[in-house]
Amino acid sequence: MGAELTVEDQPGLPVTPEALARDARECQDAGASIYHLHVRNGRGEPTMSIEAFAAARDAIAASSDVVVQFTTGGAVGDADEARIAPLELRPEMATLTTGSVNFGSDVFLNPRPLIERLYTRMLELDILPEYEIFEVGMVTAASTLYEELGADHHRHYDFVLGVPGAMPAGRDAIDFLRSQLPDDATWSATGIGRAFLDVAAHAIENGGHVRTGLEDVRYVGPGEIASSNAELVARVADIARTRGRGLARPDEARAMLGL
Ligand code: KMH
Ligand code: ZN
Repeated sequence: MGAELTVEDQPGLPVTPEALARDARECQDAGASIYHLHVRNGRGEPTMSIEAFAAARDAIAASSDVVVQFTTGGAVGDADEARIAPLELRPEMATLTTGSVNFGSDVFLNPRPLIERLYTRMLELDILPEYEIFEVGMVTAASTLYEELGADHHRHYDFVLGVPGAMPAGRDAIDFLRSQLPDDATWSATGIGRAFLDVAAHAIENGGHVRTGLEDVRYVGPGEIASSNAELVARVADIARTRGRGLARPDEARAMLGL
């Protein structure tokens, strides 16, 4: 996924702050309201450098109105301190994966003490977490955290489905996950790989939202590499239009999320 991708794998990957700013603008024009952000260094390698996040965030803010959501997952194996540090920039949102999960031949490690540190800092800095759910136990863990840490914010979840070794990208998986959420929650779904359109359609038809992008989707057809994030957003926006669902502008998304 995202941080692990290189420009060799995916020529459309935005790397510099300028490219990220252009990309965010194009995504907003295509219908996106939230921009999930990973950053890379001058060699195109994933980094959790605060300076790189600051440069990207400032460039994106100058070109678009999207809600910028920092990753706290980074790349598999990133040190805890590196994952926590960019929160000091106070993004509007950040991801919070509420458990560990198999991730291809790796393990994406999120032990409870790290989750608590990330969550506590988000609450202190008024950053809205997006609970990033790769497995059903992560929904339960998110509820426990919310209650035990005395949190009081809108609860938004993203189901990331189809990571090799984790929950499959099926309609029944989405249905079960959403049945576990609190009544006032909002949710989105992300299908990894070729399932992305089917996952998007099922989410749209059932009151959910959609996350998509080059982090999650490499091919848009047999042998056809996705050209840009905006291309993927446009495909999802088309599905929303055909199902009679409107596209939230960034200010509408902020209102829904209580930002
Ligand atoms: N790259 C994964 C290890 C996130 O951005 O918060 C973590 C990930 C989740 O993609
Ligand atoms: Zn990510």
